[in-house]
Formats: sequence, structure tokens, C-alpha cells
Amino acid sequence: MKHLLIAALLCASSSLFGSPFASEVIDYSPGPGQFVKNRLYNDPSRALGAPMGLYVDVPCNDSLVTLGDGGSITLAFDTPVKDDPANPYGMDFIVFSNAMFVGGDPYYRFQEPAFVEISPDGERWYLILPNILPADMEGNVDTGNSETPLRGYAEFTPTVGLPQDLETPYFNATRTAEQLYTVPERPYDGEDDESLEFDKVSGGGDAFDIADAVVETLPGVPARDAGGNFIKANLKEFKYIRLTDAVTGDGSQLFGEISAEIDAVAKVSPAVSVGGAEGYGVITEAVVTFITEDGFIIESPDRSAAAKVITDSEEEVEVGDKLTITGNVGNRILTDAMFTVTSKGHDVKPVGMAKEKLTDALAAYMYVRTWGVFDGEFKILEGYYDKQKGGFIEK
Ligand SMILES: [Ca+2]
Ligand SMILES: [Ca+2]
Ligand SMILES: [Ca+2]
Repeated sequence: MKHLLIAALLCASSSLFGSPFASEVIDYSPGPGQFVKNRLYNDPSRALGAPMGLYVDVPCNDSLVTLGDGGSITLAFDTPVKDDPANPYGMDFIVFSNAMFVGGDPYYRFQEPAFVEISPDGERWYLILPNILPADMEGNVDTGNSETPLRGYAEFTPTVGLPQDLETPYFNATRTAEQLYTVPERPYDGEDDESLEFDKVSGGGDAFDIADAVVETLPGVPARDAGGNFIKANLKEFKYIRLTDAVTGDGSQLFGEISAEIDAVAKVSPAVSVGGAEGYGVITEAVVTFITEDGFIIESPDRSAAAKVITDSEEEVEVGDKLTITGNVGNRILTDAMFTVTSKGHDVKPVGMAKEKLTDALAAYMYVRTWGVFDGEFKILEGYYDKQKGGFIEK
């Protein structure tokens, strides 16, 4: 094993410095399994750098390391992963695997869950609290093909490829691995089944919030206080992550032993506001206010700024949809868009603005109620100010 660890360190240190992906293998302790002796699946350095995905129902198996039954891998980032409140949905890091939707069905997955521990120093470890404790999963949850929705485990959500590499891409967009694989999926919230659908704005993987870390007594065993409650770790950041196959002794005739395969681990990119976006950006607070000939208009729910999205995507959006959207922003025009609807029915009210105030600086793409003389007549109108076309567009 030692020579593999050294090789991983050598090839990782130069190319991965400053990248959002894990850059160093600290330990690889696989359990028994059918892939553990296979050199295509037992090289821990395959968990470093960017993941390699394909489709939600067809995983790419070219960049994985198997954990084996009950096995684990420990990785490090070169700089700390922070609990940044600007991270989308509060999610701070993403673990990529070869989980898949069986037949494309998000309610029926091939999942080989691994529990997730994080550590600021490689000594003190904390557990990302899962919705079903590892001890309760033994014997109670079908691993492998399963309809049981999981939260707080890795190997639950598929990894997709870069849009420009796919035969049938969701969007005609171009992304680097650093851009696509740092946008989190919305995690399953335990109630809203829509959150189980794949968010096409991201590259997939399972996203986690540092704030969900709790004190543990043993790996995967959360401590409880005198009242029986879990004890928050109150971590602000971490540098080390350990992923452990959650259920030991599980398997099937078809698939043999069931254990997680890990592809990569990434930090999440913080989101920016509609008005703060310049260059490539991730925006989570964007509500659709108008549908246009070549795309749509988005506005911040606090009405601080708006932008025009130019897209030929066939993905449907409606007025009132809240989106997570990524793309290149310049002069309040967003191109190369990828997006997903995260909720519906948001009512953005128009900002009142006299006709003379309708300028690029004040009103660009904003939903406004305006008044003044239009076509020789005093009118009160609603619409948006199209900065690109230099005029007011009535609703
Ligand atoms: Ca967080
Ligand atoms: Ca297992
Ligand atoms: Ca990999």
C-alpha cells in the first residue's frame, strides 16, 4: 500500500494545489470485497482530483476507488473547507460516487451508502449526522437497489459528465470540472420528494453541511448528552474527511459484496447575488419575472437587481419560479446558462419608478411599475427595462 500512497502524493501536489478537490490520500483501509484486489478499483489516488461522471442511470466507472465491505478512505484538502453561509442551501462539500438512478428513476436507486466523518486536524473526528444511523441501517435498509431515501450518506446521488462531453447534454453549455462539480445538489430534506429529483444545474454527488457534524464515540456512532440528544460539533471548517462503508456483511448474488465506490470530494462554490454576479457565477436567489424571445429575466427576491438570461435550453421555466442558475455574467446578461427550478410560485412585486428614472444604472431588467408620458400620453405601465434594447418593455 505504501508505494500507492507515495505516488498519490507526488502526482497530487503539483496539479491539485489550490483546486477545490481533495489533494492527498492519508489512509486507505479497504474491507473485503470483489473489487479490492482489482487494480482498477483499489488505487486510492483515484479519489483525488475531479470526478468522472456520465448519466444519472449510467455511471462512469473509470475514476473510482472501492471501500470494500466496512472499509474506509481518509483524504485531505490542501486548504480548509469552510462552513460558508453563502454556500448554496448551506451545503459545504460534495462526495462523488457511482450511485445511479435505476432506469432513470430517482425514487429507486443503486446506492451503497458510506457514512461521512470530518476532522479539522486528523485527530478529532465528527460524524455528519445521517437520517438513519449506521447501526439502524444494518438489517433494516436494503442497500444496493433501494427505495429508501437517505440523507447524510455518500453514494446516494449519481455523478454526471461535463455538458460538452455528453451525447445528450441537458444544456448547450460548457463547464470546467471546477465549475460543474462545485455546485451542490439539493439534499433530500425528508419531506419534499421533489428534492429527490436530479438538479440539472450541478454535476451531482452527495452534498453535506458542516453544521450537521456531531460528536461521536466511535466511527459512525454519535454521542448523546444526558437528555439523549446528539451533540453538535460546532465546527467552522475541516481539512480531513473519512468515508466508511456504512453496512458490513451486506451483499447480493448479482452484485456480490455491497460497498461504496468513491470518485472524488469537492468544496462547494459560494453563491453570488443577481447584482453581484460578474464573470462565471452561481446564483441561488433568482426568480423568473418575464419570459422573453431568447430566454427569460431573473430578479433577486429582495428586488435589488435583475438580469437577462439568454438561453436556447428546452428546460421549461415559468414566471414565479425560483432558480439555481450558473453561467457567465457581463453587463447583467447571463449566457452559457445551466439552471434548475428549486421552488415555484414566488411573487415578485414591481418596483415603482418614474419614467425619467428608467436608466441602465437604476432599472436594468427590473420589473417596474412606471409612469410618465408614453407616445404623447400620460400612462401608468408595468414591464421591465431592457438595458440591451435601451427601452421599457411593457408586460
Ligand atoms: Ca454550511
Ligand atoms: Ca457493505
Ligand atoms: Ca476519481
